[in-house]
Amino acid sequence: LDVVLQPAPALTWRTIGGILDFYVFLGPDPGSVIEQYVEVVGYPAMPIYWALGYHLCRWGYNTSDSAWEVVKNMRNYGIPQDVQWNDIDYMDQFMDFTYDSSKFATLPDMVKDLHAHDQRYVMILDPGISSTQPEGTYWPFDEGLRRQVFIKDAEGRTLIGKVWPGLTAYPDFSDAVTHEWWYDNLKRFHEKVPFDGLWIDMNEPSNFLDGSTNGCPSDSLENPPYTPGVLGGLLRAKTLCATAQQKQSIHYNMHSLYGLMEAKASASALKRIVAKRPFVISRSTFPSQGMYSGHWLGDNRSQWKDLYTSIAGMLTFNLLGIPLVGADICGFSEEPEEELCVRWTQLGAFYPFTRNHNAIDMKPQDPTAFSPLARTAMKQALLLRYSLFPVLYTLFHHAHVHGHTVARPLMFEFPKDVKTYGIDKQFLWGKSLLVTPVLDPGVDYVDGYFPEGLCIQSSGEELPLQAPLDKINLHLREGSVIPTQTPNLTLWVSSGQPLHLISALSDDGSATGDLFWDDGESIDTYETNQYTYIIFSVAQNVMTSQVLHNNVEATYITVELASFYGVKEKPSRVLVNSQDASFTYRENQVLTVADLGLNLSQNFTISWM
Ligand SMILES: *[C@@H]1O[C@H](CO)[C@@H](O)[C@H](O)[C@H]1NC(C)=O
Ligand SMILES: *[C@@H]1O[C@H](CO)[C@@H](O)[C@H](O)[C@H]1NC(C)=O
Ligand SMILES: *[C@@H]1O[C@H](CO)[C@@H](O)[C@H](O)[C@H]1NC(C)=O
Ligand SMILES: *[C@@H]1O[C@H](CO)[C@@H](O)[C@H](O)[C@H]1NC(C)=O
Ligand SMILES: CC(=O)N[C@H]1CO[C@H](CO)[C@@H](O)[C@@H]1O
Repeated sequence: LDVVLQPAPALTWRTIGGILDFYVFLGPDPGSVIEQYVEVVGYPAMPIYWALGYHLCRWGYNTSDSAWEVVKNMRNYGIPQDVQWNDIDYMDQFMDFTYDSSKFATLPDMVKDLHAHDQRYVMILDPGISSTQPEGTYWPFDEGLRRQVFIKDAEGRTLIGKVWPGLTAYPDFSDAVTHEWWYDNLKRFHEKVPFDGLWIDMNEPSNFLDGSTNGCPSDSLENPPYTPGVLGGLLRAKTLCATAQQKQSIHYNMHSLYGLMEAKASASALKRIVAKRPFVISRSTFPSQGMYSGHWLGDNRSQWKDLYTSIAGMLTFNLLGIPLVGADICGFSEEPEEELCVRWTQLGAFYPFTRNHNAIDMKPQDPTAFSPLARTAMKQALLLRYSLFPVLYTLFHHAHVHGHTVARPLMFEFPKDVKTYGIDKQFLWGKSLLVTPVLDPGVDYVDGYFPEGLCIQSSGEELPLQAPLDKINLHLREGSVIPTQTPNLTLWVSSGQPLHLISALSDDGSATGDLFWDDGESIDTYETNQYTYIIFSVAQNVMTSQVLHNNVEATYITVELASFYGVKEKPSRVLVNSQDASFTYRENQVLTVADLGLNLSQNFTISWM
């Protein structure tokens, strides 16, 4: 399918087949269009809490010990990290469901150590299954043949392509039998390496050959009258033959669904193995993907241009109902200058999915590899993200239940302001947090656009903002309340760090916000009522916290601190649940009430006069 954007406000579709179902989503506003679309394709899954932590990965950890070393250095420097990943290096000759027993001999110990520190482990899997191992030595292929899970060529023989392990067969994820075989493989491997999540790559599906080792038959499916603008100018280029046979149909009809179906198989297998919300990140995606996986934006480069375009990539996938998305922080191929990596870590701290990933033979680019100044700036950015975890988690709840975007273009909140339509250098988290990253080298300021209604004084103008190397500009919209949490090295769901409520009052002194809370990992907590939902509102010098839905999960969390920005006059008294409380007031109109010890599971009020 080609889609061509015309100079006129028009699109042209050119398709070589398939059934066309047309939906028109009438909105009327941009956010409603997305809600209506997501209602059709499926709501994104609620992520397991640590999916929102910092992930560290690279291709080219030569040993498990070298990956482990980075994890330990991160801890020593006090830099947050929830998840360590491995690329194909960990495998024995790049074969799925194996690990290299010499170079990665300590992999199971590393995973044990990660778990002991409330950290998680994710490794890559490619769909291609090595087809050249001696019979009886590689269970995934032998068993796959026995159960007939592999895609067949036009003549009904197992189609053989070539990927990292050499010649490979491709599982047919359109067949339920294959899902069971995939689960069995994962379960067997999990007994050796108790991984927590899966990274599924090369699932377009990729092939180093065109079609197969035997090429493809010459017919109208392989050579349609019109070939869309695909890589290589041929349908079979660097993938499988269009005539290949899958359970549900020929590959011609199934091709674009490969990554979706693999994600579905992977998510459901993980659910059975770990009995928690599955964490899957996929390279190939299709509408409905958000129900099963998140996405990273593919192999970018360590260049300022790619830092900039990552914002559009992230926002696009939020429009598509796949909000768990991010680009490779600091860039995948090439080597970033230190300044670029700092700026990228700052922006990346606001990707819904935040992972630093690097290519083989490139210098290390994890935060510990840089100067103390850069390292500290990266640590600050990540601590800021971790402190905002309750906000981010609540946004994912609204994505899951209502089809809202998590990272959002400004035009979604200010659709009447045409100046917001072209903005691709700033974005919002939800409706209330404006992120204005630095995207250029050698500057210590950044221009940001402030629509009318973003801040009390803003009237729709561009403002220069200070942005020294250790700062990213983050603005809280007037009229909002956000719950934040003291950050630590990992996200604190279970231990329940106390909350700090921050309110930015609008000119009339009002503000609202909310919090969704559950145990962070159980499956379907919203659907089974195992959660707490709280609304915060401020009006006429009174903040009320109303528990609309209460479940045991939040009873151990307290609210310690409340700050109100925009309190115009110094109060003479502050009352917490009608009891006098001590407070501080600063000339810049900030009222702070500390040591609250309020039970989050119970309604409360804070008022001033
Ligand atoms: C990994 O091994 C390659 C050679 O195989 C070497 O060039 C590279 O420096 C090694 N990397 C690390 C991080 O040790
Ligand atoms: C982080 O957690 C550890 C225990 O896991 C605790 O000792 C430490 O005080 C925490 N740090 C902060 C800043 O809360
Ligand atoms: C808390 O507030 C909500 C909403 O106003 C109300 O429905 C609920 O009954 C209150 N709970 C208690 C224990 O007062
Ligand atoms: C908070 O209140 C709930 C009842 O609403 C109670 O079960 C829980 O123990 C309280 N937690 C604390 C820390 O006092
Ligand atoms: C070289 C390359 O593939 N660059 C990609 C980096 O990521 C952006 C999206 O964030 C893509 O648009 C680029 O094509």
